[in-house]
Amino acid sequence: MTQVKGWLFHVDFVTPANSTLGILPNHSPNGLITVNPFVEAWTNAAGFTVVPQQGTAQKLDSLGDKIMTPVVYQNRSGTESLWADQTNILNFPNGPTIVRWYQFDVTGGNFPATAAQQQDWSNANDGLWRFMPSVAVDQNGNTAIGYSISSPSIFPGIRYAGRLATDPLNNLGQGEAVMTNGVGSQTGSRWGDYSMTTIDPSDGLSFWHANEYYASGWHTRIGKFRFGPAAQSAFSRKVHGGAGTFDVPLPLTGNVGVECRSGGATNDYQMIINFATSVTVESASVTSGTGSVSSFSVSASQVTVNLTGVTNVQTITVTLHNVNDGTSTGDVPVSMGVLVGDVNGNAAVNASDVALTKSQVGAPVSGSNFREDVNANGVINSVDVAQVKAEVGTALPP
Ligand SMILES: [Ca+2]
Ligand SMILES: [Ca+2]
Repeated sequence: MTQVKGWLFHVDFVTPANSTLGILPNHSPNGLITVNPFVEAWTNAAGFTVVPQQGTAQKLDSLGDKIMTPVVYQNRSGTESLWADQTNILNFPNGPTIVRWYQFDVTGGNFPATAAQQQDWSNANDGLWRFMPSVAVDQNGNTAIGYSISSPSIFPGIRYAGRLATDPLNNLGQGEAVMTNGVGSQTGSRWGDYSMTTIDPSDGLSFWHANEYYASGWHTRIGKFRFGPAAQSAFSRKVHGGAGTFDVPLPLTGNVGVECRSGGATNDYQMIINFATSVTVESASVTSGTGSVSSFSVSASQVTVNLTGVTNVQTITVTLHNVNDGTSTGDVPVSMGVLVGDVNGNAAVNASDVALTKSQVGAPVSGSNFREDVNANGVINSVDVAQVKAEVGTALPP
């Protein structure tokens, strides 16, 4: 086959009868897009149950007669695109199956004559069977596709591949990575029908891929990955008078780190973000939460961001824009929970925080108790206790 059909779907929620699909009255496609020749991954003899596994004659379903995940819409600087993928087969009917993916530019709702990008992804014809793909595109235009792999000598597993927006067209130039190696094969045929790759709306950069694997029954595996420079660590830094400088770790995944120290008269904080190599940073801004960047600086692999007007009881996200680490460029977000008085860092201020602060009154401020110096003046005393008491009942929003 050499064509992909496109339909325009107009949904009229006010007057449903005015909704349209394709060209009336027969709902024929609005666009016929010419693409590289392909063969869908099914045969008359086997249907789409064509993917071999290690250790069994039972084959898995490619569902290669259909696109299994919705097309992905993206608008980058006015160019609207639809991204799609499907399972096709090489060397019909012998295989292996491969991932065919497309970028169709549809600016203004106009279907193109051909694809802006397309590829049969076989990882340089390594012989593995790739099937059931799902594509996603991050806010920088970088693409990732998650899928299943299998072969007569490999248990079904989960892999992904991708390209940067700046990579040469028509290739997943960043190559393939393993998300989960298979540990068993399945005696039923259906596999990964509900797998999906999607972008985390909280940062526009992180890809999530959910898929299945087999180990004494089928299980779900969820993976998260992203392109571009990634921070290695981040901290919220304050100088505690003459006691020294102390950092609250800000984990880059999972629950946010909680900064429990007050920001002073103008609610100032300082974020330290470390990379593996020297970086350049175009700009820094608060992209979620209340506060603003007063200044930032870069010293080799360390970025310092000074914040002001950071209100209490919130999670604030600072994004470093167009970070370049010498090999790639991208945005790097770092989040911090701000909850003054939460000295034990469990996202709520209560009697436990008061007791903990009281227990350190008079003790020298050190790496193990600096959180109890809530006003960061280098001593722990009744002022800190009073400040924690004043915040009892506050908690970070979930
Ligand atoms: Ca607490
Ligand atoms: Ca103090």
